Amino acid sequence: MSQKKTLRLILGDQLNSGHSWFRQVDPHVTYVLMEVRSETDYAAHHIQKVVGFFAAMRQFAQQLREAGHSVLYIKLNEPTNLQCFAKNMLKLVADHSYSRFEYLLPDEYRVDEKMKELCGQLTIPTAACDTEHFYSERDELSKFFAGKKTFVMESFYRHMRKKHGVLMDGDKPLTGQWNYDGDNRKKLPAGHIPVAPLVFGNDVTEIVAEIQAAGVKTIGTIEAANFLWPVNRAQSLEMLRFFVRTCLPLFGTYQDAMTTGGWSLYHSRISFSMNVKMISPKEVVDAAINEWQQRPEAIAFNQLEGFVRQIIGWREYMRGIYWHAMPGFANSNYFEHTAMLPEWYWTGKTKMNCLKQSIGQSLTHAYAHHIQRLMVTGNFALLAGVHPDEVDAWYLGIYIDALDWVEVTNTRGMSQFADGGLVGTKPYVSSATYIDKMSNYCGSCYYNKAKKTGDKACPFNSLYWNFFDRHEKKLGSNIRVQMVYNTWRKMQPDHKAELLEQAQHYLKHINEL
Ligand code: FAD
Ligand code: DLZ
Ligand code: SF4
Repeated sequence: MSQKKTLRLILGDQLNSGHSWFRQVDPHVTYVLMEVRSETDYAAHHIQKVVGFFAAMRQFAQQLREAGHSVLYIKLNEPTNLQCFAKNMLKLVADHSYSRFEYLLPDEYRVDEKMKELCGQLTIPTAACDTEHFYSERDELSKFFAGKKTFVMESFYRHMRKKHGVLMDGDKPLTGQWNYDGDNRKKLPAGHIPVAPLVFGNDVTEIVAEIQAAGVKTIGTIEAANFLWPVNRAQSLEMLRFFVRTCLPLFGTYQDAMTTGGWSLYHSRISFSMNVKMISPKEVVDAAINEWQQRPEAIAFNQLEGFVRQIIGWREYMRGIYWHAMPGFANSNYFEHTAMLPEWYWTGKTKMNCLKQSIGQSLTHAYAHHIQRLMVTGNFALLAGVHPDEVDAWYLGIYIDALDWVEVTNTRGMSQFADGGLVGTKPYVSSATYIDKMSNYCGSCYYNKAKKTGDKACPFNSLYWNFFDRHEKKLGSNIRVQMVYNTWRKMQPDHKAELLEQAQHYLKHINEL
């Protein structure tokens, strides 16, 4: 009688070495990882993103092999590679007479659907397993907010803190206060030199050459002999250690600050490692809490709470929103915006310094921090009336950590208000005032932050008013923006007309800004 054989698929963002699958070596189980064009080509990815995934997948496969597991690894340019998960799986099952197929639940709706379809095509028994990564279940947020009209992140965050006993004293928040946002978010003082980021010197020349030989269309640049991102669990843990030791003491304080003097400031840059599951959110949260317990004199509670909120609050909340609102969410366009993304989003060649800096570092490092994504690139795209599909395509490609479940929820939900207010209660837009308050970008800009109209007037200023004027029907009764409309309505008609004219001029010449 032939021995039963199981084939288990591991996707590029499922590199969880702590998964129960790997607890025992089972000679009847074969694991498979594959580099496929369906994944490299669904967006124009940053070269560092494709390299990051491939390097991490290859190292993970190697580690599994070293632990005694049987692993198949299909490289991008292998002649037998059929370049999509389903086709490769069908071929493997047929060629090697596997009697069972198992996969880990994908984080992306698109791939989840593909897996269900594949299981329908296979004639052998199939099973889907949890990735054992997140704090919450896919449908936990849906259940938590059942019957509610608004999905407030803070409520979900408190639920997560209570459920998982994180920073709690019984059923009360440790220290008596849930949220310390009020103490955070300061501009960097003049002369402050931020900590130099920890970067790795991974040699990925071979992978880059293979991607290029395959003709994969990518964006951005890479130093192939010195790839800076962590590509295995050990490096991810080193990154985490660096963060809790060096950056956490100032994380909250400068969380929203932006500067020409540093590209990651006191941020953790742990999103890639977490999103591909080389480390778990629980490990990250525990490491931060542990460090605070060891060095309470160095790490104030507001810094710790602000960081923990990002992980068990925002990250889990966004995942829950995704599974609650997909697939419709990915097509939402509340404002019915239609404009194209300005060409300089792909080159960084603009005279607007805030955009030049934020896009420039994204092209060089495949990274920008949250406020650069939200209040510079996202803000401008929303003010310019760019179609959310265009915005999505950019964000999905450019960042090393970009995966649909967390990209689309942040882009359509948080940044573009394309969902009409499920994630945010008001659109995140601003004039130059906010950007100047939080950065040193305006000081060396071609445009004048204080000017609203005329030569060299900062485009954010007129586009801001144009946005609110254009969407008065949809936003006019939103209580969160009443102050804005009160100011707008009180403005002299001549001044309003000038502002709108200036905005139209900029929108017409958007590629030249
Ligand atoms: P830190 O500032 O150090 O925060 C720690 C961790 O908290 C992050 O690693 C991340 O896992 C989590 N986190 C913080 N904010 C969020 C959030 N809003 N949603 C989910 N998790 C959060 N994050 C992604 O991981 N992938 C994306 O594709 C992505 N696209 C974004 C697009 C837009 C328009 C915006 C506004 C935000 C996006 N974010 C995305 C969220 C956030 O900007 C990044 O998680 C963060 O910048 C990653 O850098 P970091 O690890 O240094 O984060
Ligand atoms: C992002 C990405 C890229 C560029 N390439 C691959 C790949 O070749 N093989 C793979 O398994 N995963 C890749 N990924 C990550 C996937 O897009 C991600 O694993 C799934 O979409 C998860 O739903
Ligand atoms: Fe950006 Fe305007 Fe400031 Fe220039 S002046 S950096 S365009 S906000």
